[in-house]
Amino acid sequence: MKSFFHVSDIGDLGAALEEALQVKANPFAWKHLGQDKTIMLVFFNSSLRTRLSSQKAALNLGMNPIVLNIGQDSWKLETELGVVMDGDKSEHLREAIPVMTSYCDLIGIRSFAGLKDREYDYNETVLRQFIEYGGKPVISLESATVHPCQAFADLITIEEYRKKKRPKVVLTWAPHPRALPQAVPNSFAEWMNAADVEFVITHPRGYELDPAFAGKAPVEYDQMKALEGADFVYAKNWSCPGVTDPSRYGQVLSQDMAWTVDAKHMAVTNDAYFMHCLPVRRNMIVSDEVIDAPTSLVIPEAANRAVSAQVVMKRMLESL
Ligand code: AN0
Ligand code: CP
Repeated sequence: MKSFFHVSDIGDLGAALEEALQVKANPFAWKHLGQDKTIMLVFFNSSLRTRLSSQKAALNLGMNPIVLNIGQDSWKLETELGVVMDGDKSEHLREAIPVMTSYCDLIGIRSFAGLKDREYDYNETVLRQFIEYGGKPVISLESATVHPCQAFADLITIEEYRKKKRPKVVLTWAPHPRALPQAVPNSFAEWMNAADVEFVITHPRGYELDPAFAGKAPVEYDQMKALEGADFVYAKNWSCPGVTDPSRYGQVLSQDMAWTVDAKHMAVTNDAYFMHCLPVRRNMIVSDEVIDAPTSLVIPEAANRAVSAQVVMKRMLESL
């Protein structure tokens, strides 16, 4: 595997899930693979799970992780090409990338959407520079439009907890006080469309996800109707993807607290499990009652981030 952004990069999902369960059962069995190998984990944005699970996955494979927080540990980096660098950015990505990749074998990047310029974000302008100037396999640790390590961990969790062959999985938008990226719902939709599940998306009008990710998944604007009979409820806030109205890209269109997932929503499901990628704002996205219930999978889901990351790194090391 040369890069990890899309579900297509992992190939057959059944084989990937089988490998994930093997890695989870025996995490140290491939320790020889990473010997004398280094992964650079570069963070332009905050993280708890991604930074820790990626380091854990690398250590399980016998690989050395180096973590760099851009702008805190490093110089502030300019990411736009062709600008006069007379501001507070001391170094350009054009130099920083090949320098960083000269010290490692694999590189993971967290670089959120700026939510100002749709074309800049949806072209994955920052990630693309890492591919172009880095020359090493790149993992998206949530870039402008995708969060594949999260979606893979979500799929592993659904595989572990499903009570029927083809469960109903509902992605529901939920309110949040700030504008958030679309990377998590984009990847979740992309992966659920590829998986053997009945997938339904629900959100207020105007929040339609980019068709490149949502595909042909049915959109039900009535949240309660969408949740009926669900086996898994996956909550997430996202800002306006700008599909129907590009001028509203990145904006908060609704803060309707009726969308907060609470006991009344869960009551119409098929005793559904609750999922969220975390970090989550309690009593905005989900009520205390629902996230604290035994049917909440948020912790096993986060634990599976180390598993998905390890499968991805393992495959990359195997193809170096
Ligand atoms: C980020 C997001 O919504 O993309 C990271 C989620 C994994 N969340 C926040 O910034 C709160
Ligand atoms: N779910 C997730 O990616 O969490 P962090 O932002 O804490 O890494």
